[in-house]
Amino acid sequence: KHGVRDVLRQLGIQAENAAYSTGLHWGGAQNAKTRTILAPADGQRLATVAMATAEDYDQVVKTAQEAFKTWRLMPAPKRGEIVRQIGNKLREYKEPLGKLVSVEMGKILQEGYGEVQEMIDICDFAVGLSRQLHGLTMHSERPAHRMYEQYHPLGIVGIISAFNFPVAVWSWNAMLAAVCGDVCIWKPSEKTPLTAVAVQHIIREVLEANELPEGIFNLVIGEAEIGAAMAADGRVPLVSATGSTRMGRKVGEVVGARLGRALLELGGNNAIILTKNADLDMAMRAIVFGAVGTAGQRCTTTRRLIIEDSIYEEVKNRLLTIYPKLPIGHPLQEGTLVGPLIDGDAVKGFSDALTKVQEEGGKLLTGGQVLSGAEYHGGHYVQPAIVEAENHYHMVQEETFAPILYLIKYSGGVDNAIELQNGVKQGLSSSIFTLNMREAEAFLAQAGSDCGIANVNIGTSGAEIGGAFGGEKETGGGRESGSDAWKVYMRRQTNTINYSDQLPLAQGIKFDV
Ligand code: UN1
Repeated sequence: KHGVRDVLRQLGIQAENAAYSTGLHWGGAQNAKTRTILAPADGQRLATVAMATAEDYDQVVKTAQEAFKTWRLMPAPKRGEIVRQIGNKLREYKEPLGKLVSVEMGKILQEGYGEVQEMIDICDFAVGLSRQLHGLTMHSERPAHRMYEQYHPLGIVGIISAFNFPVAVWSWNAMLAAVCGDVCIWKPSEKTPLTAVAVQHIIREVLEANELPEGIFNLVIGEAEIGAAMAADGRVPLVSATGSTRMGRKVGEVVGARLGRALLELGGNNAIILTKNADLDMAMRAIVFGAVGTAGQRCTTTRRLIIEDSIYEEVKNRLLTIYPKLPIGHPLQEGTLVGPLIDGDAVKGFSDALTKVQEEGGKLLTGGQVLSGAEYHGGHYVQPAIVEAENHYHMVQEETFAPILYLIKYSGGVDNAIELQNGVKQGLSSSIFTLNMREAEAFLAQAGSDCGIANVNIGTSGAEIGGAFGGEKETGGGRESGSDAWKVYMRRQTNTINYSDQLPLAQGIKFDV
């Protein structure tokens, strides 16, 4: 009833038999393992996709290696021109692609569109970047010598993406990699391969129109073993992985063992600090979007609220009036703010976390039910939960990828709140709501938030693409998207040129033969 078939048709999706794509061609073994993709909203069968084999993967790597030889020779601004065209195609397909994101992943339509907008934005950013892949020049200590540095294409970039941002996070990596002269191999989450298939179809139009070779943008659909193969593969100099800390640790260890580069963007356990100087109307909007937006399935989701004791009851009461009224339902339905979780396992994770945190002493204040009934039939809906808890609880220390918000009380100054905020293993996003500049600046200073993202009077989620995105500690340390995140996609070279007729040695060393 929500026109899913039309969306797939509009995007030219023939997902069956599509285990891999080299941009221009699709392939896969006849008798390959398959996986059926069901819509998280209603269990509707969307498509069945074939899973790539180890041979398929190897074939794709070889094609990518060939493509790299020509792609790296194209001037960067010309590569930017290709990315510009991809951005324009995404503008053309924003409506159906955004809808497919919503259907396959379960986020509400507004967020589905937002995700495609994020792709368009990074394309624009990458186009500009294609003329700004700057290195520095230095003054040599030796006469008539010139020193500078330059950045060269790196090679194949392996991209492992997660179900929750099935296409945007790929684009952060792929569009930067593309202007940097790299080719990429994308292993999407096995839960959301259809949006990836759709994107490959869109990209193909640009590759064909420009008569580019196959192998620049590759897709390999498969289970975890494809990611593992990429991590171990010396032909892949950079592996960029987004997902759980458990997955990222494995990838990081394997890539590290071969001294390759890993860009890791892993779990978050993001907190908002509310001091008594907060504008609570603003804070409420940020909290609710951060905690229940995308049904709590963003790596930047607000999981903890650290509240000054004097305003604790007021904040709690305001949330307790909002939460029971949250419009939960089909993500394509207008007015819905909370869609389903991705699958049954996620629902189980949500319920188990609530059971365990209560065993530890947490107090469930609202929500927590798994929703059944006609309007939820076939879907994975839950009632977002609020739990009064303490920061050291085992479950509070973990990232549960579901809408659970822990309320934590603090007293005695902002430093105590910051200590709680930093008192977890993850370090992705953080925020403070205060109109007091001393508190705000303390939060941003060197003894303040230890996260990769620290915001004032803005929530933890919904970052713009212009900044570097990523976090510290178990979040993995990688930075994607804006600022100078592009540098990890290139190899850096320092060059010293002697235009004198002497050969002076650095450090004044005398070495006459
Ligand atoms: C993620 O959840 O992996 O900042 C990415 C945000 C989005 C990206 C989230 N722009 O919430």
